[in-house]
Amino acid sequence: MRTAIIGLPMTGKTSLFTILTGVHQETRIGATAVRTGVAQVPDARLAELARLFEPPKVTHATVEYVDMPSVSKESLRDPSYLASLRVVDAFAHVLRLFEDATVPHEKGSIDPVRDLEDVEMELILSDLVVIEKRLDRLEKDRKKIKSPELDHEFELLEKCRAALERNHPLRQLEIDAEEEKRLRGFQFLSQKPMLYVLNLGESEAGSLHQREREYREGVLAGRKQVSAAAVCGKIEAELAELPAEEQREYLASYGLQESGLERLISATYSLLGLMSFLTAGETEVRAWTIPIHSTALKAAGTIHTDFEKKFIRAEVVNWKSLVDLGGYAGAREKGLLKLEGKEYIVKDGDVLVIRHG
Ligand SMILES: Nc1nc2c(ncn2[C@@H]2O[C@H](COP(=O)(O)OP(=O)(O)O)[C@@H](O)[C@H]2O)c(=O)[nH]1
Ligand SMILES: [Mg+2]
Repeated sequence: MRTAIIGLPMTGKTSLFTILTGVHQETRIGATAVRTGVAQVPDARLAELARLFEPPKVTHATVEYVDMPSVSKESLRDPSYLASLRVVDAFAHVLRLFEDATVPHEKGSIDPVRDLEDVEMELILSDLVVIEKRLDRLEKDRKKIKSPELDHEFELLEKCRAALERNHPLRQLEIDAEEEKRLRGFQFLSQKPMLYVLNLGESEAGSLHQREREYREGVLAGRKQVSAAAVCGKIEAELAELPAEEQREYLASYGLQESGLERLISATYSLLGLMSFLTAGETEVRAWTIPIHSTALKAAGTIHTDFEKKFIRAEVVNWKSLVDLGGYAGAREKGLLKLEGKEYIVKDGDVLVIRHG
């Protein structure tokens, strides 16, 4: 699962990417130079499980970020830029709220809602171009061949076009699973889930939560598949330079309890529809990523394809119960270690032991 960090120039995209992933190196997707890196999904449960099992290895779930060159009319006409945007699963749009006279803003002033709408408009226009081309093609084909397949596609794309022409991104559209499947191949930009990263100035560090709420209840209200996470890029950058033991104190000096990066990563994770289940033992404590509503069978397959093929049962216990009862034996005694079959829907925070043949 990959999230592209997008936005206008000088909004703090690259700075945020670097502290999220620690990656400085460029790679290429087609002809476009981008940087890709992974960030660990913060998970306090792992540390508690590790205290119980004392394994040599603790492994976090990860999400992947791509730092993209800025969005503009020109960049969106570049086929390799477009191609690298199309393949990601979600966008994190960095909105500049921080004021800094030494860092110019392309549009001459700080207006994050304007920037949000401008970038959205570019995504919408880019999708419209694709749809109009395809509709032209379909129109010609439908004159030659009678096919319900072509008719369905035509109707669906007409519906998409109508939405885009009303300035609605495709992620806003009501579509069923079959239509969703039909659209998937187009990899429309305005259909991708969107995380708005509110990049605040240091003076606003105390109001991160309040800002997030303002956006959720204001400009983002009623929009589907969007989320907001506020961070203070400058503080995060300075924080990343400090030894771990000084970080808390530094955060506290701004009235903060935690790094905003953790909330940013968690927000990305849930926007992508992901959750973690855990495995815990003397060799490793680990978080594994699965889509929300996955079965035990699918979870087993995430660990190892053989576990899926030769699945017998899963032993399941909530991580907190496992910690409180001091291990599997204690949990089993209290009846909290349950035997589940293939179809069991895994819950966030379940610790699984897969029994396989
Ligand atoms: N004051 C302030 N400056 C920032 C912040 N984030 C980035 N900058 C500065 O803005 C400039 C552009 O940052 P960069 O991350 O490269 O932005 P990008 O063009 O969006 O990738 C650099 O000079 C950064 O030092 C921030 O949160 N606060
Ligand atoms: Mg950059």
